[in-house]
Amino acid sequence: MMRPVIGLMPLWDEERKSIRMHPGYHDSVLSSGGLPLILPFSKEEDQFKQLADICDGFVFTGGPDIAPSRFGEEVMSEKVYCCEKRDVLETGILKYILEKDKPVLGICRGIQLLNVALGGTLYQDLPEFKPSDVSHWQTAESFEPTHSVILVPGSPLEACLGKSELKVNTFHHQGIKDLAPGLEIMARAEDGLVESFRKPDSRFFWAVQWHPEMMFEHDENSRKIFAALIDACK
Ligand SMILES: [Mn+2]
Repeated sequence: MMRPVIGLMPLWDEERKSIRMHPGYHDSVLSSGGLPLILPFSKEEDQFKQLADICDGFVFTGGPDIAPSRFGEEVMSEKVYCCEKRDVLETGILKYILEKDKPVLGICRGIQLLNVALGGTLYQDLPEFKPSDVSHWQTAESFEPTHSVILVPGSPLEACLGKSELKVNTFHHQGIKDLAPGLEIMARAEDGLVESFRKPDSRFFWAVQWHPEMMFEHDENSRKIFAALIDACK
C-alpha cells in the first residue's frame, strides 16, 4: 500500500550550519502510517509548486520565531530569534498547498507561521507582552503535560479527541495575538491564549501550539491528532 507522503518543514541549526529534524516529527508520521519527507530549503516559486505537488500532506514543524516584519511590527523584544530561510520556504510553499487544498498540521512555530501567513499577528514574547499565571515554557520533561487547554464545543478537535479539556505540554515564548481572518479557534489555554485553530474552508488545516510529536509514545490524544492528518491525506 502506498503511504501518504508527508512533507516536514526542515529545522536549521545556525551554529553548526546544519539541516536538522527532531525525530518526534519523523517518528510520529511514520508510526501513523505516513511516509515522512524532509523538505529542502527552497527559495523559488517553481520549487515550492513542485514540492506542494509531490507531498500529500504537510507538517509545519516547531522552531524559531517568525520575523515580526512579516506581521508589520518592528522587533520589540530581545527574546525574538528568527530564521529567514524557514520563513521563506514555509510562507512560499503555503500558497501552493492552499491552492491544491492539501492537508496541513501546524505545530508550535507551525501554528504561528500559519497564522501570520494568513494575516494574523503574534505576541513577540508572552512573559513580556501577555503575562499570565499559566507558564507556557515548562521545565518538566517534554512528554509531560503541564497546562490545560479547553476545547471549543463542536470543534473537529473536540470530536477527534472525544473530550472537552486536555492536558498538554508547552514550549513557546510567543503566541497568537490577532487571529487571521478565516481561521476558527479549536482550543484555548486557561489564560485565554489560542492553542489550536483550523481553517474550516480547507480539507484539513489544523494547528496546535503544543507538541503532540513529543508526547506521541505516551499519549493517545497526540496519536489521534497525527492519525487525523494521515486520514485526511488518503
Ligand atoms: Mn501553551
